[in-house]
Amino acid sequence: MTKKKPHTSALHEREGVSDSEITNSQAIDKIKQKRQSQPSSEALISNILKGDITALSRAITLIESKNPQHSSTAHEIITGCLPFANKSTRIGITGVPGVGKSTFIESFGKYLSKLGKKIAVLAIDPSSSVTKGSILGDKTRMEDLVKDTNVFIRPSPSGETLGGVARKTRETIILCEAAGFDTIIIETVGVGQSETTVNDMVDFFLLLKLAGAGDELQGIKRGIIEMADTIAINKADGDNLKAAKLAKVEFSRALHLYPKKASGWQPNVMLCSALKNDGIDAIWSNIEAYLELTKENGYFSKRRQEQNKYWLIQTIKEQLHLAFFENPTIKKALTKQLHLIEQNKTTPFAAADYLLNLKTDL
Ligand SMILES: Nc1nc2c(ncn2[C@@H]2O[C@H](COP(=O)(O)OP(=O)(O)OP(=O)(O)O)[C@@H](O)[C@H]2O)c(=O)[nH]1
Ligand SMILES: [Mg+2]
Repeated sequence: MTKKKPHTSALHEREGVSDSEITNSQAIDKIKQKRQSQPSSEALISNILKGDITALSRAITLIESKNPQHSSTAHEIITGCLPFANKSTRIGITGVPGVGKSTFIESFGKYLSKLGKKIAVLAIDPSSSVTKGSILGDKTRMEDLVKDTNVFIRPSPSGETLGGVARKTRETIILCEAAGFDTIIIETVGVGQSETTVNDMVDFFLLLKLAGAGDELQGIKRGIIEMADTIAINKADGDNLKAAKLAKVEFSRALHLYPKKASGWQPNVMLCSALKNDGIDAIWSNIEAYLELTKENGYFSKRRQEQNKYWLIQTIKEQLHLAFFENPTIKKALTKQLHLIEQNKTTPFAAADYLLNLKTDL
């Protein structure tokens, strides 16, 4: 480090005090940028459109924020990004815990990145409110993917209801698309209602399964099979390969029992090993074939329109629900009515009527 000449200014640092170790101007700029107050929505929009990941992350944080002041900024950003969204392939991936979703996404993501794609990985994790974590919290499984500059990984916001996570994920998709991500992967764990929610926001739905001991077709929720565009039997490697091949035959047979999908696509069964990177390319080719078919027959855009209409209704329902149950007048009156019900002094229907007719500023 070079010693500075003595200086007469009172602002001069005392002799013996050396320069800061941080001499990397890029790092200094980054720190300065972080210290600045929240940028305007215009600045965030223009930076998102340039593909700036810091701006994208900040905007998503605003979407996820519970601070009412942030929600108007978030709306401005979403509206500003909307004209630049919609140009991606949205893929939903589900499967029971341990099936290999994280490993698959790592392998699939790396493959797509090599093809020159830009991938955003989001999660809908209904359990996060309990565990305060996220299914993508196990970033160790996605170690390489996290480092890939073509990939953006955003864990599910924690402490949210499924409805809350779903709306925020929908909005996050818009921002990611505006930032230039052309492939959006949405992961969810195959329990509860989250698969239906994911299915309502993606173009293609991939169900990961494991080969079992002959009882593959038991215990599977019919609804999930119906939603799947492709079933991929993962861990088709080593000693498991034979069982996986058998499971493929059984699932294929079962799939043919379902009526043809509105998309015109015949759902199929494939084998893969996320760990060994086997079959990943074939799954992508399969998705490409699906996209080609559904874009040609018009189903792709029709489905997106339907999804948008559905989300409009869902959002209204959710907002009304919140506005009602969070209203202080209603909260107080509800407690009273519940008490009256306990004492058999009113009926649930009369109480509901009373509450719904209460003059509030809903
Ligand atoms: N043999 C083999 N093991 C795999 C394969 N894919 C994943 N695994 C292993 O299965 C285990 C679970 O994999 P994950 O990717 O964490 O599974 P997950 O579905 O993300 O699990 P949750 O996050 O708990 O829902 C890990 O030990 C993986 O190494 C595969 O293709 N073959
Ligand atoms: Mg996982």
